Amino acid sequence: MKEYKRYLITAALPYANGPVHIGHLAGVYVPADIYVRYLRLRGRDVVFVCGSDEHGVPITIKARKEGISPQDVVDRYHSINKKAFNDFGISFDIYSRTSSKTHYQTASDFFKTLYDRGEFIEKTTKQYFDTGAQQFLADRYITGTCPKCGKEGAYGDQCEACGTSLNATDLINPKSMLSGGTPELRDTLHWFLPLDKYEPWLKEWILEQNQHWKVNVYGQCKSWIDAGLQPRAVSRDLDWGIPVPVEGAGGKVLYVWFDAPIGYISATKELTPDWEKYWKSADTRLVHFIGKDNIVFHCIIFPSMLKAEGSFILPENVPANEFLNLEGDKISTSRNWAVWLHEYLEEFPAKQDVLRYALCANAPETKDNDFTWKDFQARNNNELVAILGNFVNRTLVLTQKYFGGIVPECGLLAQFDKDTLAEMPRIKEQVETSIENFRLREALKYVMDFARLGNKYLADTEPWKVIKTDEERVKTILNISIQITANLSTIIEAFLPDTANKLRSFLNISAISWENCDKSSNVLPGHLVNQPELLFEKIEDSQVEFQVAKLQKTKTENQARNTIAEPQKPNISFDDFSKMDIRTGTILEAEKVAKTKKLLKLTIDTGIDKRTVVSGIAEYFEPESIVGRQVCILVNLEPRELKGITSQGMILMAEDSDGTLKFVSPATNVSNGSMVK
Ligand code: B3M
Ligand code: ZN
Repeated sequence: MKEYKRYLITAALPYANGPVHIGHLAGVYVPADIYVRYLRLRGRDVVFVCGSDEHGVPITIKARKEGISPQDVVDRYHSINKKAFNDFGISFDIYSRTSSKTHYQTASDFFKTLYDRGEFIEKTTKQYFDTGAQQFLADRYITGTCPKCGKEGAYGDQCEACGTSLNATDLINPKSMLSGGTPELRDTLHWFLPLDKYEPWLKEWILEQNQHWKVNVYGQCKSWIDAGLQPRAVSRDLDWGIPVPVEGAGGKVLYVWFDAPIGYISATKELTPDWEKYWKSADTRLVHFIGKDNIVFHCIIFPSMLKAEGSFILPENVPANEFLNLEGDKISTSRNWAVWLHEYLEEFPAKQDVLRYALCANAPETKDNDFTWKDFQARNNNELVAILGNFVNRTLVLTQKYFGGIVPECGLLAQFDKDTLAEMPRIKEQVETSIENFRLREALKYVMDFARLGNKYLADTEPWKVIKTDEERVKTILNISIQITANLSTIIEAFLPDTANKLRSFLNISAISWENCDKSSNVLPGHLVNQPELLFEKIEDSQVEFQVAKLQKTKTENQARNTIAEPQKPNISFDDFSKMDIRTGTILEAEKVAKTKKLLKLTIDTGIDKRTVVSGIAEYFEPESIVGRQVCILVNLEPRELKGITSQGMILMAEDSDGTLKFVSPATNVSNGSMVK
């Protein structure tokens, strides 16, 4: 493999139109962070850049929905997301934003360079226009049926169901997001990057030279290239974005997918005056961490832009992940089907490493995966608590108990001790190989093997028994256990940074280098360790049940929202309607009907008389809460016997979409006995 002098690691710039959730973390940011932390541990020269993607239709749509400005939207979510990443230990060297001045300049210059060189095709094309809103409909302002997979709700730039990148005019049955109506086509001038021109080069570069890319990534690229590449518009008719830096291009901005990846360059510029060293030297390894819906942009379009510009390096790898689902359903911001990072930390304070662990252990590396709260609990209780926490705790507690916290001497090694110690470099190497190849789930498994090694060592040597007969032997056992614990603080560092720090403070040591973290002499005899605390706590069933119930509630709310009104019944004559005598009345008394769940016995002042009505509303109202309430009552309904009570009439109720009943009442109080007609 080629030797790289430095590393430039990017993580997809999340749109600043909503908070980040566990899907983002699992697919992009935790893997990227693990990789970067590992590189730093190995002493490599690395920069890790990210930031908010603040342009494009996702932002303006959100602003429109909330009745605020796009600037307000991006300001809000930029700070929320920046904080969330920080809270979860995602150790960017810079978290910039695409509204920054440097970025405007960089993206404009990039466009200008290609423009001046005649790299774009300038073309008048037909774009959808909403005549009501007097606006062209870019990207997500237009939805329709995907021509490739047939799913409805595909956007004007991409179908999220099958990942295909689209042009709005490809959509079947296009509809305007603004009015819901069918838009008309109008002429407009745009600039296109001729991807077809780069096709031969892309074939060679991806299909021949990048066969080491992940199967899912390589496969998507191949099917794109095989289908034949078309010129792609890099400008839009929008009033939010970076203005197209061409005379007479008023009202047009750069396509968000043109400017956003340049954001990686701008962020690096903001980070260091040495940015060109990272972006323009062949011995830099550029790696993009992204989700699968971003593959085409990072593997085909952005590289073509870079190639056209000519002075930048290309990504050496793009280890895109698949999607994480939540409890069997696709994560969705609009359906509120997500675990939001800021909410998680409110409910599981200081447990960021537990989530990092669960997400990495379950990362959707090769296929979509499911996050469940049960699995989260099991990962915590059966792995972090029972293996890692248990080993560390026993080691430290026994060292306190037998030797007052002073690390004992290591005596003569038994064969079993030697075998155990020999496992450390072996496991460490497995961790290295897995991380270098972006197999982070596998790497985490090996990391846990390191803890398992310690746990097994204690279980097999049983110092709590041996202490009764052979204190010298126990000294050796605990010395070795302390060495394993100390090494663990480095081995787990990239995955569980907060826990690694805790371990070091329990042991009262400073960081051990990666080079040394398989040695057995890192903590010297005589060194005093601190009183241990628990490294991880058990997560109780009730905590998991609470989370599941919360999601269940979301589901119920969503279902209610999606319920479609019942179809209309057959027509009736006006005569039929006027046969019904509906009056306003007031509930005077209400009580439960004994031995029933649903029935209330009501006494109603109908204006005509006071009468008894039995009504099936007991599940929705406490009797005392409805006394005094004005209602509408059908007074000429034939009396009926219900549970031995004669019911004279019927109260009108509306059944809400979630099945609950609500009173139909006059908007303001009227005299009892008023006709409803
Ligand atoms: N903002 C899409 C996304 O959040 C987009 C990534 C840009 S990376 C340059 O999925
Ligand atoms: Zn599709």
